[in-house]
Amino acid sequence: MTQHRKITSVVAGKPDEGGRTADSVNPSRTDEVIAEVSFGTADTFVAAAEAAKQAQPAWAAIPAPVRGQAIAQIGRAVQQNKASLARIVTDEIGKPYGEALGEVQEIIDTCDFFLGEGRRLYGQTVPSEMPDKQLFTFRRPVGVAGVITAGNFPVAVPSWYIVPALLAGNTVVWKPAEYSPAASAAFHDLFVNGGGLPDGVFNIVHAGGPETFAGLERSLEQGLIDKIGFTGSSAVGREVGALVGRHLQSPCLELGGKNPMVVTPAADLDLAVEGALFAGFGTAGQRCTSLGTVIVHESVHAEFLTRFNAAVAAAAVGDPTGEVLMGPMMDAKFAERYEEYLDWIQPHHRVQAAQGRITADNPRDGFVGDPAAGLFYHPVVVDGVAPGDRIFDNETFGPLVGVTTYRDFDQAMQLANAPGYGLSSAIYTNDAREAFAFRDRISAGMVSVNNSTSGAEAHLPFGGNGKSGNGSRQSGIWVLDQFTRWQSMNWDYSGKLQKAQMDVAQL
Ligand code: UN1
Repeated sequence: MTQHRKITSVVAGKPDEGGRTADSVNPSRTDEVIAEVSFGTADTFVAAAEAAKQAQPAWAAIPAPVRGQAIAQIGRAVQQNKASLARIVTDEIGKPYGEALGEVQEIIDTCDFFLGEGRRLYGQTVPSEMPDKQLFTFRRPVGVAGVITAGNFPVAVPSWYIVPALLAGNTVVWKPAEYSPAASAAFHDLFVNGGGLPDGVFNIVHAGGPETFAGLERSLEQGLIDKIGFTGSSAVGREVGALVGRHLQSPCLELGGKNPMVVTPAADLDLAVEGALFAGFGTAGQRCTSLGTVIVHESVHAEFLTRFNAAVAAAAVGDPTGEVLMGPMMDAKFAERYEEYLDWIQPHHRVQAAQGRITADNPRDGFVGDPAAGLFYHPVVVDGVAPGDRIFDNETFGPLVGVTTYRDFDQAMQLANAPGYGLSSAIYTNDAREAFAFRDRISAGMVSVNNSTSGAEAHLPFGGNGKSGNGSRQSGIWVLDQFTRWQSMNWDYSGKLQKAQMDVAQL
């Protein structure tokens, strides 16, 4: 795998120099430049969409089982480069190396799942209401898929879109996050070279938000993009949805979460603490599936809080190349937004432990690395949050977990659904009735019982409701409904004109 120092967009197999340049820096040591990226313009995006449109019919004409073989080869290439790709992820966004290995494994799992789908892509044969007539359904590729992704999962989440899109006969324009260009360039190389993809089948455009929106709008106007897959914030997802909707398309939107964890009196408290620690502070709280609020029964609240605070205080924070629970935040942009929430906490809540940025003046026991050089933050637990609080109602996307209490199950469910998101959720209980009642009443697309809110597996439907998305689902066979469209066919071999919806007596 080549690790690029200078990164450009790649359109129809050729580098595109684009416009402004920027450095991608290591958030653990912000003076270390990982790569220099040259960002494309709206024209770059349109050129990529044109290249993808042109390449699509020939790609779709390749038999699906053969496209499946290309996916198999991509999976093997990623497997062979697992450690080096994970290391780029760790260096570029500060994800602890163990988590980064898991992230790369998710690409391999996704390839493993879809390589076989190339030999299925089933349609149906359906009986007709008339004699001597047969009905069929077929999955057809949508055409060109535009994929816009976030940097917190710079390689796994893109594969959730790109692998099934390619397998189904679509070509792709990918706009990765601005702050993970090295990881996305390495991913693009592995896919194109590993899979032997023809020029134009998989194009990558490094660009900022305004250029992307302008390029996307023009591409939609010219009929060059047929489907958008977007992972990012609820706010930007709304804009993407509005733009794409004006062109009569429904995007696949995977947005934010304010994921609740209910801890009942029937819970194993140590297990719940372990789950809350990983869900709240893994990836420094920057997963869409990160834990937002623990909703704990008042009878076990004090005990849970004591154990949770102790676990948070003992957790290893620091250099993500080592064995830590939490590395730095991934980019200054996210750290700044997160600090606005921290500023809000001061006058509203009393937090006993240290919070904010880890520095020499605000140190943390057992910290590994150089606090002054990186975007390292204290993990924070805020007890007593409630609806109406900024940190209860909103995704904070940082290492912050709220705690609140409930008296009866109805109240727990009200609190769990109150923020209006609906991505992931968890309940800790050994009472099966509570677990199923929670599943039945939670608004979330994903439910964990006695497990963390994050850590989805690559072959189950992934996605949310409410502010978390538009009900679209990724992963497993379900995502094929995003990247294919059903076509029906009827074949009448009666030799006469038979009309549908006729009275049966007339036959
Ligand atoms: C995201 O944060 O966008 O379930 C996706 C998980 C991951 C995916 C998170 N496998 O935590």
